Amino acid sequence: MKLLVFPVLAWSFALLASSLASAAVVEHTFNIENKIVKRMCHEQVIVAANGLYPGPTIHVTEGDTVIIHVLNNSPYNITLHWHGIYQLFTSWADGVEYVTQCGIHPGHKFTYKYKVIGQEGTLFWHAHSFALRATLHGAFIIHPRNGRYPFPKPYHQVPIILGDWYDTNFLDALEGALVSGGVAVSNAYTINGFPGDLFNCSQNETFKMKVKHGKTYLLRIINAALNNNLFFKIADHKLTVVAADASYTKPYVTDIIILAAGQTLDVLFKADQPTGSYYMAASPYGVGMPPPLFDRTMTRGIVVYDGNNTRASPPVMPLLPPFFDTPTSFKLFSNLSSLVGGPHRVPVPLNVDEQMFITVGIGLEKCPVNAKCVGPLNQKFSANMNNESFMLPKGKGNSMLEASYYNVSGVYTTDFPDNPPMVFDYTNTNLTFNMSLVYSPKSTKVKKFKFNSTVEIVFQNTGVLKAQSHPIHVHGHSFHVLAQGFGNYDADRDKAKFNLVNPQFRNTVAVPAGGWAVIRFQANNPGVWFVHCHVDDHQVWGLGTAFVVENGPTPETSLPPPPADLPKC
Ligand SMILES: *[C@@H]1O[C@H](CO)[C@@H](O)[C@H](O)[C@H]1NC(C)=O
Ligand SMILES: *[C@@H]1O[C@H](CO)[C@@H](O)[C@H](O)[C@H]1NC(C)=O
Ligand SMILES: *[C@@H]1O[C@H](CO)[C@@H](O)[C@H](O)[C@H]1NC(C)=O
Ligand SMILES: *[C@@H]1O[C@H](CO)[C@@H](O)[C@H](O)[C@H]1NC(C)=O
Ligand SMILES: *[C@@H]1O[C@H](CO)[C@@H](O)[C@H](O)[C@H]1NC(C)=O
Ligand SMILES: *[C@@H]1O[C@H](CO)[C@@H](O)[C@H](O)[C@H]1NC(C)=O
Ligand SMILES: *[C@@H]1O[C@H](CO)[C@@H](O)[C@H](O)[C@H]1NC(C)=O
Ligand SMILES: *[C@@H]1O[C@H](CO)[C@@H](O)[C@H](O)[C@H]1NC(C)=O
Ligand SMILES: *[C@@H]1O[C@H](CO)[C@@H](O)[C@H](O)[C@H]1NC(C)=O
Ligand SMILES: *[C@@H]1O[C@H](CO)[C@@H](O)[C@H](O)[C@H]1NC(C)=O
Ligand SMILES: [Cu+2]
Repeated sequence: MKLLVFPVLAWSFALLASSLASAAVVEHTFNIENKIVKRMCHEQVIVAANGLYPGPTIHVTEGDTVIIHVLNNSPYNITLHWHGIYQLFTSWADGVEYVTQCGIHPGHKFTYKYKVIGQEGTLFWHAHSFALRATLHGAFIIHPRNGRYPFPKPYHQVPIILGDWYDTNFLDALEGALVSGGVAVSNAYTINGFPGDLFNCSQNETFKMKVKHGKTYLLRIINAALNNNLFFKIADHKLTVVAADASYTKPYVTDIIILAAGQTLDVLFKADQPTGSYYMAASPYGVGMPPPLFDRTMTRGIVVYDGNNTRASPPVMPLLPPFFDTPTSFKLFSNLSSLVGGPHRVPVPLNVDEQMFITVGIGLEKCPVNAKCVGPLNQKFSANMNNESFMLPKGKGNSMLEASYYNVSGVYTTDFPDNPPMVFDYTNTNLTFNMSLVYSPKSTKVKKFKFNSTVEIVFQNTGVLKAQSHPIHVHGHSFHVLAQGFGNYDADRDKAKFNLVNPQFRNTVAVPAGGWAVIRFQANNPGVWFVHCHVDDHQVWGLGTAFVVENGPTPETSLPPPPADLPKC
């Protein structure tokens, strides 16, 4: 497929034109409440926004102000996070429970207000309290202000939200799993809320996308699944990736894509095959724990051409890679690059002020005396960064951001280490059950950055317990992914692999199983920003920390006071 890339000149002209158009206010009310939904032969009570699963789609134009009134009529404490939105100088609106605010209590409300500036493409919103994001999520689409894309305007745009479904009362099951140190495993993945026709009682609830022959569609694909990376493919058709995490990419033509948990891709799809029906399908990519600790099912939807269906039934089925296909996943994760000359492009900062090396991995937590734990070796799962297993500061009376803003001590400490405390052969598979490496202390340690410092971080996976791919998500900033590889990171050898010209610019990087990834960004956004694995289980087990970015020298470069209605603990 040939793509038209506008020359840089056209962009400066477009910028001029767009500065004449005034930004709008996009205002919504989300009423959060329990809802009964039937999937896979059973009714379940889920938490939903405005009665929708997946939740409402938010459409904005770059530059707009967003106002979302959240009315919490559910029985849970709720926060909503706008995943990937920079929240420049609005850290208070980032919506992470215990990090930037306390939960909106049942029967209460809170209004999120922020601007969307300097990013275009697809993101999503989701709950960031307990595991409520399983059903409380929706697409967040940022249209270009001048109506112009760096590719020919697609005929239609279609959000494709990949999720997962639990054929039990999931929140109760998860609560139990947390206490016993195990995991709650989903029963199906979903496309726009539907498991698809491989499941009982689901044949009539399969996502169908009608297409016209010869037209090009922009698929806005979101991996909202709690715990898994997903391959995605449409039978017999090519896909062209044009943006990742709401940042334009050099057009990348492929027959298959992958999204780590928390990632999004904008993909052009041309209906150029013989008219008929074709399955779109998603299946997990993972390593490590075998079933039953992972859901290894497949979800599918159907692309149906208008009219003359020479290939009506059965639809053509794509062949997806096997669960453990690390080479295919690595190729797809590492092969993207940013669109040089594209809108909102951020050049790679060249002078690094802060250098960190952070190990990420799974481990164990000792089973409490007299308790029965169902994790490996009859203990509980744990996870850590640099051997610190992150605990959200529950029950401390203040969120971390309030503690930072009001100088309250005792909520967190600023001694998150720049390097792992012990150097070892991180990816040696013989370390799997090395008991001297599996335990990490629980803490709430953060790293502080001076305003606008340039930060470079090597994320190094470990093989302790089991090497897994960890999608690391940074709040409040997107970052350049300079390089990725396998084994132990070696600066002397691997710095030569840095792409300083057109690296991917993302908010979530899939650190390869048994490998590493290097990111770089400008800490230009004062506030407290959660940094964590987007595999929900891993985050809950402690795979996280937070970055506290200090105020700049002027009022314009400082975080304003909190909104008056910020929920109190
Ligand atoms: C569908 O239902 C049948 C009969 O109850 C059962 O044997 C089969 O395992 C079910 N299939 C799935 C995918 O759940
Ligand atoms: C699917 O829909 C058809 C036609 O409306 C109906 O006959 C059938 O019973 C439905 N199947 C299920 C599993 O709901
Ligand atoms: C139906 O589709 C086939 C295959 O795409 C095509 O060759 C044929 O011309 C079409 N017929 C009509 C009436 O559109
Ligand atoms: C993408 O993969 C191809 C083939 O493996 C390789 O030649 C190319 O350098 C890769 N591009 C990027 C940007 O990684
Ligand atoms: C917090 O401490 C800083 C530095 O000591 C000071 O500038 C600031 O005014 C204090 N803020 C509050 C709300 O007390
Ligand atoms: C466990 O790892 C430590 C640190 O690398 C190493 O010194 C020790 O020999 C290992 N123990 C076993 C049993 O492999
Ligand atoms: C793992 O252990 C086996 C048996 O002790 C040894 O032969 C092998 O060399 C070790 N592998 C590594 C990468 O250290
Ligand atoms: C992690 O911290 C614990 C407690 O300080 C220590 O015993 C252990 O050796 C550390 N492990 C690693 C891999 O650094
Ligand atoms: C941040 O630093 C960059 C240079 O690294 C500079 O271009 C930019 O103006 C600075 N931003 C602010 C808000 O000071
Ligand atoms: C909601 O949060 C408050 C503290 O802000 C806490 O006391 C309460 O137990 C929480 N409720 C639930 C259902 O988690
Ligand atoms: Cu993880």
